[in-house]
Amino acid sequence: MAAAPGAFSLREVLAGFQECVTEQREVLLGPYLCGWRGLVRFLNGLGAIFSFISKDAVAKIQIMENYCGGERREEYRTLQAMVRYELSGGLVDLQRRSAHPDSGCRTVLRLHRALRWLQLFLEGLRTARQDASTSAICTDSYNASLAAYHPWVVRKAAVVAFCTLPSRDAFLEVMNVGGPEEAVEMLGDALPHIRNVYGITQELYEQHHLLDLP
Ligand code: 1PW
Repeated sequence: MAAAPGAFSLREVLAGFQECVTEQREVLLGPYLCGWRGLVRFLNGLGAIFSFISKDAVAKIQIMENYCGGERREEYRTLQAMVRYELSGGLVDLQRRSAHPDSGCRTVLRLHRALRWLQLFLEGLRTARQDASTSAICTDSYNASLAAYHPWVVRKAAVVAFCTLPSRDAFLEVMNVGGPEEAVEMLGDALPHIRNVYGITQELYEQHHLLDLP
């Protein structure tokens, strides 16, 4: 089934994560945040209950967009430039949140952890049997990634939201890419790019000891 013209397709969103990596393996923040904006739109399409999940992501995207459009926008063109700029300027709270509670480094770290969840979830969805439970795939991928960073109450609410997810085929349909086979093929094309962005960010944060920012 072809997507209606102008309809929102997950294909374009995932393409944002492809475009954000340069030949020098730098991550461009503009397309990265565009990809995130699209993901949020997609999440909201899954029902009101998911808007609680997307709300925090939206707040984080907004913080980053302010940096990217602000006076020091040159310093926020790439993830690498941002890390260099914020660390050398002492603009990151390393021990506890105080003078710089919303640094770019700690804000991107939250999105980065959530991207791991998305990656595991889409991988699970792609390789699962047709009759597999989407909510089980989503819960498993959440527990294997983001859940470790969330307090009990957030974990509970998240799992309740996952229970409302539609069946695998219906979910693939929501992606608006075509039939289930086409959606699975698209995921196969898109996932290496998400893995790549995730891997580059992880490496950068490891190098600079930023993986546990408060
Ligand atoms: C269907 C698969 C979708 C994956 C999309 C990912 C969206 C991720 C948003 C999860 C947010 C849950 C509620 C918020 C928790 C915040 O406390 C937490 N934020 C995140 C993004 O994990 C930590 O941010 P904080 O409190 O340290 O500013």
